[in-house]
Amino acid sequence: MKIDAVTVFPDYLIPLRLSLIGKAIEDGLIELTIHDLRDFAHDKHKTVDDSPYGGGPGMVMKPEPWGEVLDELVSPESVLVIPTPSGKPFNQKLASEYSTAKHLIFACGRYEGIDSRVAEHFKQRIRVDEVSLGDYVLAGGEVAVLVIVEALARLIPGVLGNSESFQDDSFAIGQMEKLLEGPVYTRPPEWRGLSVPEVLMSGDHKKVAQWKLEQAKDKTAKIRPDLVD
Ligand code: JBK
Repeated sequence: MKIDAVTVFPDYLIPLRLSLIGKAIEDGLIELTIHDLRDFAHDKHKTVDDSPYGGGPGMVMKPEPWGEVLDELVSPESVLVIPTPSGKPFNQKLASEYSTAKHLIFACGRYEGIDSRVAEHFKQRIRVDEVSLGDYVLAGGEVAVLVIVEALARLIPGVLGNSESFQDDSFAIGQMEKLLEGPVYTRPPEWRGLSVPEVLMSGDHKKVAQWKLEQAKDKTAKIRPDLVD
């Protein structure tokens, strides 16, 4: 998979080269290129923002640098992802969809966002997803890109080892789709007076699976009643 990310803070995206995603890049499963939007601003001060039409606080990102960089990057199979608080909710299903894409382009907005004609224009040429991580305000899209790329990367075949399978995760597509994963334990069997549930040490795999599902359902009902039908 090819991933391009465009930002005015390239250093913000350096963590993508660490850990799991760094390894996937080394292994050739992901090819990542980070682009500095200012390289596509041609005035003396490399201006990428301007005051909003209609007034109001803050600044809006100018469309021309975005148009220029995206013209270089897009092909018919690209998906353009624009993190924004006004987008559709990002979730595991979308992560799963992105994990099978050939080419993802991430556009990181700063300030009050990107001139809306950028998304409007590229929607005429390719799939454009405006996505939100949640109902809160960030300083820009960079952190959202770290989150989205991490979520999709671990779903690419070969990125996770066998011992880190994602089938049991909270929200994993399948049995766990609308469930939170229940409690987990490791050695020692007793710690500060607290014991590991007996069933987990029984060796009865069917019983263990049943118990885990029951725990997941209980936890979900308690913490996320909105997920329960
Ligand atoms: C927010 O994805 N988001 O949720 C997001 C992206 C960019 C700016 C933001 O304030 N919330």
